[in-house]
Amino acid sequence: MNKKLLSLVLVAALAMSLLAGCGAKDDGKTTTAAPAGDTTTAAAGDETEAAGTTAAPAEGEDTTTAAAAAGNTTGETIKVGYAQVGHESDWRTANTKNYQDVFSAANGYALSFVDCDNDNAAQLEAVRGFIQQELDYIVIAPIETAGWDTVLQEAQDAGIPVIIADREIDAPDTLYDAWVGTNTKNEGITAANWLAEYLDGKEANILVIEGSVGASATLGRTEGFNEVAAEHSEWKILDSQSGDFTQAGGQEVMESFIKSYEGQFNVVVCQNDNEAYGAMDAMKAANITYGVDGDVILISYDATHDGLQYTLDGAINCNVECNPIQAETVAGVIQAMATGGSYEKTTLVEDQAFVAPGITSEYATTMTQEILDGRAY
Ligand code: GYE
Repeated sequence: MNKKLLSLVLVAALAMSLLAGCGAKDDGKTTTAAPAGDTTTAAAGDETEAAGTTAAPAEGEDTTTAAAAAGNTTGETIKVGYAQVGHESDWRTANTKNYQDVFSAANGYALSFVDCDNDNAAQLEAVRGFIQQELDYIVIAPIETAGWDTVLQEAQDAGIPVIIADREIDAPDTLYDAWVGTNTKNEGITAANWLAEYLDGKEANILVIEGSVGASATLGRTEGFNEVAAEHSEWKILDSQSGDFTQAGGQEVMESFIKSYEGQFNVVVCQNDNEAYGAMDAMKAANITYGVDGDVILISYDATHDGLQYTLDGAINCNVECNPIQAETVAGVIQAMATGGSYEKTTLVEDQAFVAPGITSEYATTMTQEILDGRAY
């Protein structure tokens, strides 16, 4: 059988098995199969609006996004390079593990994994290394939004498809083939909507510990939160500083906030769980109480396992999820590319939010032990 025919047969078999598995009707609409864990992928039309990512409709007859078909069905090992941000947070550790599990030798992949240690230059070098090694696909979790045009052009010239994952970039979408990630602006909006609901018109004096400077996750969460904050004249953002998405960074920024604003704030927003752990240590040391029974409302993002444990314990009031389980979706896109199938240019991995026991919200789910036990990461 020639290669093209083999691809067609594989795509047809895949489409049939997905249809049989999901009981979906072939109504010409895109179906996105949910990967393992509690990840859900957004249907067509629900694409992110953030800069640098524009959704393109899937071409061709078969519009199945094969997230469920993460395993390589081509019969040949697929070489994938992943230029990972670093190891700054529990979220990142979960994301790395997810890629290593999905892009395993047993699943038919050879994964070249580079931890770029939050260093832009190292990340560009990693991508150039993948191009030199002539890998089949390049996946990039971009540290910063800026500075991508040249290296993406180099990958394109070398004929290597690029998938941008997790975060977003400021580059024309003709320079990469697909994007898979979360809508961090929506996460910011959710956090602020929850706060407005919880405070019900009461004053808020807010301190924000931002993520890494120039990262789309920081920009999105800040923009979304600020958009809602602007509608509340009773809210004041006292200060907003980067804690670099790390526990040490969160602690350091919180210590300096306490020096400058002690007694003046009643809300602390940490743009990830690790920063929240650091902020809690700093508040504890200064005898400042936080959480459901405390003086300070604590909001966090990521909803990793430990973050949700703190939420269940009432130490974090609201934790907005950012789902790190994205490798199945990326592998589905790669499979579609490898077998000549169609795929979404933009796939959104959906998130939800959680609140501490005793809080009910239209924006978030109240934490329980069962929810925590059921989490895959
Ligand atoms: O929230 C943070 C991580 O890019 C969404 O990066 C991701 C963020 C995540 O270090 O913990």
